[in-house]
Amino acid sequence: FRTQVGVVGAGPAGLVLALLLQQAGISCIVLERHTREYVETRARAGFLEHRIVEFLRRNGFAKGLDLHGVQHTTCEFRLEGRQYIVPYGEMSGCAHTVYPQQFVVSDLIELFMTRGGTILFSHPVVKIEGLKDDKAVIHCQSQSLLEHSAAEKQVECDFVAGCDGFHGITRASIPSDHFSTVTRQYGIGWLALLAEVPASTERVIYALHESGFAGQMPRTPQVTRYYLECSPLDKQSDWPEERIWSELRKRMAVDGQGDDEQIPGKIIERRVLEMRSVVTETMQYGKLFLAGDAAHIITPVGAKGMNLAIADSEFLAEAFITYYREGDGTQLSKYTEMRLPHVWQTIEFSDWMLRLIHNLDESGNRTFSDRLRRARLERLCGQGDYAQSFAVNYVGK
Ligand code: RFL
Repeated sequence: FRTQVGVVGAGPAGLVLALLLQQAGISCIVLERHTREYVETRARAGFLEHRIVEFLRRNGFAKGLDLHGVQHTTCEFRLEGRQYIVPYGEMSGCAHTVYPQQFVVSDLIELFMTRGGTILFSHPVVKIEGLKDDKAVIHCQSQSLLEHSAAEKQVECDFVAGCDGFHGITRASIPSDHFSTVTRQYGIGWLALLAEVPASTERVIYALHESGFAGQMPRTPQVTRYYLECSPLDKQSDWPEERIWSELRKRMAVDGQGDDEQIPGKIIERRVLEMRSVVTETMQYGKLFLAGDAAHIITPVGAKGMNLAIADSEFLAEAFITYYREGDGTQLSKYTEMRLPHVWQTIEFSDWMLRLIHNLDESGNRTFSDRLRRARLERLCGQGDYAQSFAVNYVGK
């Protein structure tokens, strides 16, 4: 195969980039490790920022989310039985759209392929060469062939877009002395759950409790995502269903009564996530450009990961288009410099919000950090500039 841009990974970052390149008449091939069915059913994020929805609409990628997405304009914090409702939509004039990530992925795949795009599913990339040469070569294997022999395919390209997530291969192709990684591990875990049960309210709930944070995020009318703060070392087996529902009821209680609206249902996914953010402080090396989780991961607090991945691809596509149309590589050469400040702004917001919903005790004084977050919550509900700033950042205006 020979193409202009080889895109590694068919997640939100890779697919948005591929569609934008295709629309601009730039050839690209997407290589994906997993099957189409797998990527189209992998449930993760669900909250799309206002500006990302606008961007998807402008490009004609929003048909599914406009039909089936649900607008959210308020969120609720709970503390000791009290409910604090923040009307961030009213304050910002914008809304979130809730539309599960697997549906976004599925819509983008459908659109790209209907328009004649090539995605090689079940083709894990195993090696990338020539990143500093005239042409780069991506080596991948066909999964079905893998079972019998190590038959390999090669894709020659002008550029490689590394959109292969945090555990992908592209970032690992950059020599270690060419980048640094900046990490924060918060020492907190979240038990991330998906349950076949309608949410008890239509809005997101962030419950602050002495036993730890609990969250409820509606996904579809039948499926809800829940989070329970836990130790990052906990195993799924530490959390039998009974314990899950009893902790959710306790932590999300209103007026000490338990969240009576909270009805137990079938848990369809259960995994422990470690709260951490990691930024690779170069997003490019020679002919390789990283986008999305391949370059940075952010804690799920604030629901920013998928949005940041799409925003990277929007910028990267523009840079490729300028290069191919005008022969001007300035934007490409400034990719890291232009994107990293946005990445850090987003991580700063997520870090702020994490300290609001958890009692993050870094000084050894839990009472002090608890009082701080209460003060923060009071201010947030004051609807002044502080609340306004939250609204704009949260909704992604
Ligand atoms: P993805 O989605 O991980 O896609 C990368 C793709 O690359 C493929 N791949 C390879 N392909 C070929 N060869 C190889 N060697 C390969 N190695 C990997 C993978 O199979 C995959 O298909 O990365 P991308 O596109 O950068 O998108 C990032 C988002 O997926 C991620 O940031 C979000 O899911 C994070 N996130 C959330 N983000 C939000 O904006 N809002 C949310 O509400 C939200 N909730 C979440 C989340 C992430 C979660 N988990 C599981 C970490 C909730 C959870 C539970």
